[in-house]
Amino acid sequence: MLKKCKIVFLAMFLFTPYIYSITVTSFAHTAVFTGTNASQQASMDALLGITGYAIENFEDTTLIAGVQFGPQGTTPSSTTGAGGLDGRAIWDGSSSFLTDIGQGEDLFLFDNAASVGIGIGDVETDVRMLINGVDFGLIRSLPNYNRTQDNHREVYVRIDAGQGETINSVGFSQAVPSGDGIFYDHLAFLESNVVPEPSTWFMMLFASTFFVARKRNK
Ligand SMILES: [Ca+2]
Ligand SMILES: [Ca+2]
Ligand SMILES: [Ca+2]
Repeated sequence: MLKKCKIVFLAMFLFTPYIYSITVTSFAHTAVFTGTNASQQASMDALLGITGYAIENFEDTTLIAGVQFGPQGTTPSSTTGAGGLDGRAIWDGSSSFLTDIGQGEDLFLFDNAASVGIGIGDVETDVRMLINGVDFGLIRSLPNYNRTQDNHREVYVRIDAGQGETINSVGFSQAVPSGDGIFYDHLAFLESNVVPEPSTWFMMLFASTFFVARKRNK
């Protein structure tokens, strides 16, 4: 019995860092967005929990360091690529990033992010969100998804990696490609400094040496 307990205990240590524990939190635009001036934006960031994050505001076609755009079939790029800037459905400044999702997956790539946020608008079809390639369901089924009018802000999504995890891609796609203009803005990310966490490795090392020592003492 004791031996069984030890095995279970060791298994918990070894496998805990690999349990998939990404969390998704979504916010209605009506609850967080009041305007684009500095104080309104600071209030919005605080409500979204993204204060201090790096922000790509899509006011130009160049992406800030740490994020790339790589739709299916094309090379990841530091520009918005085939998509265009648009003056509607903005979450900051005066422009958003508009793509036709019928052309393929909209894939945002990160260099080991701990957390990512993105404002999304005008989702009129079944668009799914994929995080690190894993399907997290339909945008329109997210809690607080709120469509108030055409070509407008709808939902802000914040994605948080669990302990020892990182976010390397956030994609949006249709199972059956059809035309739908999707707006993105206020893309936020926080880079991770834990790949994997030193404490995780320490625990694993400690656990394994502990059990080796116990075995030898028998
Ligand atoms: Ca913008
Ligand atoms: Ca930019
Ligand atoms: Ca649309």
